[in-house]
Amino acid sequence: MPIQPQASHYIGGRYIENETGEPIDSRFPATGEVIATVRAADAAIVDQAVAAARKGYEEWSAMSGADRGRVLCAAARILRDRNEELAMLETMDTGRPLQETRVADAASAADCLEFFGGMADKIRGEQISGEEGFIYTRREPFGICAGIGAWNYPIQNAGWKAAPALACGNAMIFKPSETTPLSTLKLAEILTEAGAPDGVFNVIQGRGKTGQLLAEHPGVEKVSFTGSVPTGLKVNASAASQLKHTTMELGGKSPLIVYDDADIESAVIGALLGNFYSTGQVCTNCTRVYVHETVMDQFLAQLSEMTRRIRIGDPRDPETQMGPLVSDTQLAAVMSYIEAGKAEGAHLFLGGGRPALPGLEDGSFIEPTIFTGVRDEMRIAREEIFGPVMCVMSFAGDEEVIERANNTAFGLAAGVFTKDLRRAHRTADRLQAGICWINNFNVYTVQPPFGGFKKSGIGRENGFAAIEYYSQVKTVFVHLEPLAPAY
Ligand code: TXE
Repeated sequence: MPIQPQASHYIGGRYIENETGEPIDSRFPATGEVIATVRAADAAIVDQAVAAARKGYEEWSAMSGADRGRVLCAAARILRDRNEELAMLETMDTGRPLQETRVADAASAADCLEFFGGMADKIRGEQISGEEGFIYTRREPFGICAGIGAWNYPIQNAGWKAAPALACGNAMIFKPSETTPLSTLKLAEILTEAGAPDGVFNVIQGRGKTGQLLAEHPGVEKVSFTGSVPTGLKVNASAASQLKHTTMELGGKSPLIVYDDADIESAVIGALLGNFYSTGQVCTNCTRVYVHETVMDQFLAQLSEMTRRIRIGDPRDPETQMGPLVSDTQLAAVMSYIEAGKAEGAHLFLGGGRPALPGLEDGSFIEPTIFTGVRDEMRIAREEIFGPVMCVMSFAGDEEVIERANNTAFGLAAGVFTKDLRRAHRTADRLQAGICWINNFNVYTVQPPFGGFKKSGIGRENGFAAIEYYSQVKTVFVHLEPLAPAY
């Protein structure tokens, strides 16, 4: 499969190039080599995408929910058939190992398309009794939704946004991150192949400026964004200035609480998955691990042993468990946090350097890193690092740890390990987070809602809840009797 796409943008069911757009290179993060170049969309391309999406929307929204659902389910099947090829493309673009991209990317987009494909003909309103008649509500599409994605899970991001948006009858224009522009073009091709009318799902490339043009375009009715909190605040402000609806999936600094009665081996596995999967580039990651002081030694001993076993290397090798970070820029950002941790007096327990990998010297690899002796006020314990850097902190009491866990501006996810059912649910009840895991971490399916409290987001993706964020309610009053004279 050629990695260089036919053209940069996919608009109105076909590839479109704009020769004058700023070139953007996509690199294979394990070697740094350029694997493709796309060009950023300017205002004219954004206008073209909006016009195509409007046409697509008119046709798509007039189709029955059942027909729309069939298209989404057909797209899910094609994604699954092509999973191996799409996994390799995602590995080349993101640097994440094949072990992950085979299960968490196109496959997750397929799950989501299937879930919302099945729901497209089941979107319901209410019926309310009224005087001399009745009232009913309908859920109607907004029109054109913009999707703006992050670089960690590009096709999954696009699938999670497109599936509910399209199920509700909207059209979508998706802008992937400039760092990982490739796989969402494949999703667009596949939706066309599955029978989506031209213009229903469009992809345009570009950096923040293109994202801003899209979010501010008067023809776009809703903006769904995944990325960092600072950018999310900007995008939300742009959208709010025109009173557009938004879904914001932003960052986190999630806590994991390991009580003294926890199954320590499971807790260590949870902490590893919640810090080192995708080289730590996951928004829900439990980068603040609070371990009860009485089990700290046991926890650290197992943590150290299991971390040393992680196989770092070429992400195309099916045996590799941890690949590079997505880019040199991200590597520099994560290394600067490691330096900050050391400077602020945290103890570097493991890692902290660059692994020696023959043949991959130019890749943005980093060792899985663990700090102990971390205090809550340190930058590494407060800011989203988005790399494999775990902070382990000790605590003595339940009240204390819950208060510390909640003492953050973020509220995306949280986890607790304990064998005591009451303690588990009491803690989940108190944690200020949109997603809580009890005795596990970072396991996802598309059936439950996904999203954050506080600065971690607005709205929800996935689950029945997503329908509320990709449709608007119309109330219809029905009067069955002749009207009495009014004056
Ligand atoms: O994300 P951004 P970036 C964090 C992570 C990382 C940092 C920067 O800490 O180090 O963000 O990554 C588009 N109007 N996360 O730069 O800036 C941009 O082109 C409209 C956490 O990739 O948030 C991209 O498509 N759009 C996160 C998208 O927004 C704009 C996942 C995200 O960019 C825009 C990824 C603007 N003004 C990174 N400016 C998570 N927690 O899930 C940029 N964009």
